[in-house]
Amino acid sequence: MIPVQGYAGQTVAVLGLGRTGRAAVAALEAGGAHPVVWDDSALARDAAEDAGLELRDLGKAGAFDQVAALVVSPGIPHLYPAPNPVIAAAWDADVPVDNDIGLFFRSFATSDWDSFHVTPRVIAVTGSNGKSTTAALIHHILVENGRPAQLAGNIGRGVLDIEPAHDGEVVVLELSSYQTDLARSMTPDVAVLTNLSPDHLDRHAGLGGYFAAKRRLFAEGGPDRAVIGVDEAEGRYIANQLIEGPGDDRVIRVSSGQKLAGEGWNVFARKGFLAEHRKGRQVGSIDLRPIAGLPGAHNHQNACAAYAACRTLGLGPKGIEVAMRSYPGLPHRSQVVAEHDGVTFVNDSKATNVDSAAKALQAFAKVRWICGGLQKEGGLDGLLPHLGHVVKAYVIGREAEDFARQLIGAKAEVCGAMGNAVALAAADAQPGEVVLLAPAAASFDQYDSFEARGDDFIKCVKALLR
Ligand code: UMA
Ligand code: ADP
Repeated sequence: MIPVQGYAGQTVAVLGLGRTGRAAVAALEAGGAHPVVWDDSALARDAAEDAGLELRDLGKAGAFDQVAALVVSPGIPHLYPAPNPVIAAAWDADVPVDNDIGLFFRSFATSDWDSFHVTPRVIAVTGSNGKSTTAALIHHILVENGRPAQLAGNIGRGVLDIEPAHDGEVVVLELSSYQTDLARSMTPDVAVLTNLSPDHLDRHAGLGGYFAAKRRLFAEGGPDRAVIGVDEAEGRYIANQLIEGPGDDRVIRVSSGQKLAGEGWNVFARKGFLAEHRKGRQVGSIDLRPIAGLPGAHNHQNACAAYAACRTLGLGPKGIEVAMRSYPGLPHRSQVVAEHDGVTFVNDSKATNVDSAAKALQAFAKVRWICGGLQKEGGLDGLLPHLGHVVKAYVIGREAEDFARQLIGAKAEVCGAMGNAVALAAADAQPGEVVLLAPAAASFDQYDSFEARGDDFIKCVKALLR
């Protein structure tokens, strides 16, 4: 773990005792701080007490007396739709509120680094979709090329849980908008924005707040290099704000679909081919089409972003290409789970928002589409232009009827449970078609997580094909 610097001998309050909170407590203790903890769930508090942690009801008057900082987990609303009362109390007591990301950046560099030959680096990846894939791909490419690397953050491992860096090591962090919004310090060497589309709008009071949270990663005095997806106006805006003029190679622009021109540093994919251009000349290219772990134009966007981030560390195009070929993919993202009688079954349970589901639909020619769940703010209208490849939708979830009604132009059947949807879709599917789970919704109406939903899909498919 990364011992937290700057709080030795001081009391630090920790709110939330999931992966983030537990790693933060251990890291604070390792740095000589005295953590006091709280969680709104009685179950989590009991577990904390059993683990020997010191509970303090942070909602009580005077709870923040002599407290140096409050460290908050990302799942706890800090501003919208309403601040958690403990966070509001910390503001009132003038106690700085931070998160594990802020603590990480102030603690990562140590005096041991004076003897290192190559200074450790941090690559931070944010964006609406493709963060996990891009971060995992960067990590895979680095490791395959013999660079020591660790992977943490929103991908599932608290950032303070990683080991202190070795000589030349690269830490790859996936950062969500919840995390970038609250961190008091963020100084990655390389920052990546994959793309931007509406998500988590309730937590940011709309798209503007959501974009502002992501943008903090690229704030003034920020990364040495910025890899920016420019397929949306927001990406083009950040790229433009960072550059000093034409040819400034602090920014690498990335696109899936557009040929990027100009004197700068550009990486783009078109029709399955990745090209790197610098100062107006092509300096690298990769045929992405045979790479099984990265299907579809959306994954080609991730491939471009990962390629660009690795190029900033001096890796060559060939080494990157060879490593991409062995990228295994992540579960629940474009994951082929079975092939039977010419029908392919794909688990994209992580397609929890409209844009990711739309991208999944575009990746396959004829789709039996299993969709539905807990709808996110913003509605489903963004899906309507992308229903051309849908042969039929099989709608799951508690709000299945309402969901199906909104899929104007598509044949849709209300199925409710996953088992029904898989059985009907499989019975209807013709050779060459894909049965795709890409819900365009959160899972919490029926499952604990998108992983549980994806696992259920796999279980239903396997049971049917047995
Ligand atoms: N809690 C409260 N009060 C609240 C809400 C929660 O006390 O109002 C407590 C819960 O009782 C629980 C703890 O907080 O004990 C959970 O905190 P958390 O939800 O932040 O969960 P962690 O286990 O710390 O996981 C978090 C990220 N979760 C969220 O952002 C919701 C994980 O991302 C991340 O992998 C992990 O930190 C390590 O960095 C998950 C996620 O869903 C995968 N991310 C969202 C996404 O990808 O869309 C952003
Ligand atoms: P994140 O960590 O940002 O949620 P993931 O890599 O886990 O991203 O992918 C989440 C969902 O988005 C999956 O359904 C995946 O197929 C889809 N996806 C992956 N990359 C992209 C992209 N570049 N653009 C749009 N959707 C994507």
